[in-house]
Amino acid sequence: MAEKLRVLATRALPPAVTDRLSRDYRASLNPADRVLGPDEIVAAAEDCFAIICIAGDRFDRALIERLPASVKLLATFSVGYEHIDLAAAKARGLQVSNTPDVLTDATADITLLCLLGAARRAWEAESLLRQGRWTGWTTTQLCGTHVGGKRLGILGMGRIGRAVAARARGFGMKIHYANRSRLTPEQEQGATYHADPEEMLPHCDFLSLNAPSTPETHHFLNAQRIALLPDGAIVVNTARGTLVDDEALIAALTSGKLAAAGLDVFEGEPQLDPRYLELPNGFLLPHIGSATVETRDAMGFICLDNLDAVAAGKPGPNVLT
Ligand code: 8YV
Repeated sequence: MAEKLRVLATRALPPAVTDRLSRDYRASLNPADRVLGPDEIVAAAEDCFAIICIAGDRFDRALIERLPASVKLLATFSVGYEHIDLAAAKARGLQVSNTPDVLTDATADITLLCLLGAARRAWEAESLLRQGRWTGWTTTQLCGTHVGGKRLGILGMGRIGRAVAARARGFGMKIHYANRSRLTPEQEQGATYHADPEEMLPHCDFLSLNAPSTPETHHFLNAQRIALLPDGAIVVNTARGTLVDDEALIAALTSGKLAAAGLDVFEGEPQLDPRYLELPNGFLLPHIGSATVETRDAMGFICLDNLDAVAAGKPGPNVLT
């Protein structure tokens, strides 16, 4: 029987995924489950046929060019792949795969959690209770913003954006969207298309960022665009922190230009601008969009499906290069 191929996982994987990986491959796991530096990745990837990485790992050209020649596949445990230089990977003949579809529902769910959490002041309310400051019900206590009947603008109407729209419709929201291309009428479900995202902003009582991190979306939400939103609008970001200019968002949340924000992602995470933590109108989560047991298992299995295909000399189902 042929010897099992060696695979490096840069981070610990969910137990069910580890079991399958260890059954079919010689798995080299990162026991400390911390972010490995480039030198550590190069050393640990020796003799490996594939690397499973996460979105927090940066595979730039310099690192890709240093990887051992044995490495044929880089399977990222994420749908986003902005952390990998695809051109450098292609030039080196390295295949790259991601994990689309399986995290759409979980991420759309967390988007609604952020939207509702921000609109209904969930963090302030829970703090009141947990800190023993709740002295009784009053007619004006912790009143937030109603979501039914309000307009939700979605930047990026891919799989996750569309799943957010479907959920928000269930809450009675009216959907506007900005996307590079217009959806079909079946996909649109009556949503209003804006070819120009800036043109959409004045129509957004709520704005949800669901676009990938690219040079075009970098700091999309800056001071000038926040000014285009209606006063008292609520912003939600479950995509990538790079879409937001933190300075501008914090200023708008402090001045009251924006009523609230629901944020699951931050530029430079796990570090974040400490001023966010002081804002009562920030509903903040530590990047848990895809964090359900079912979703994380499914993401891991997709990585392994791509490993299996490439190991068998077949095209990986989610190969991007
Ligand atoms: C991942 C994500 O869990 O898939 C993505 O792009 O942002 C998350 O679902 C995280 O990035 C770890 O790779």
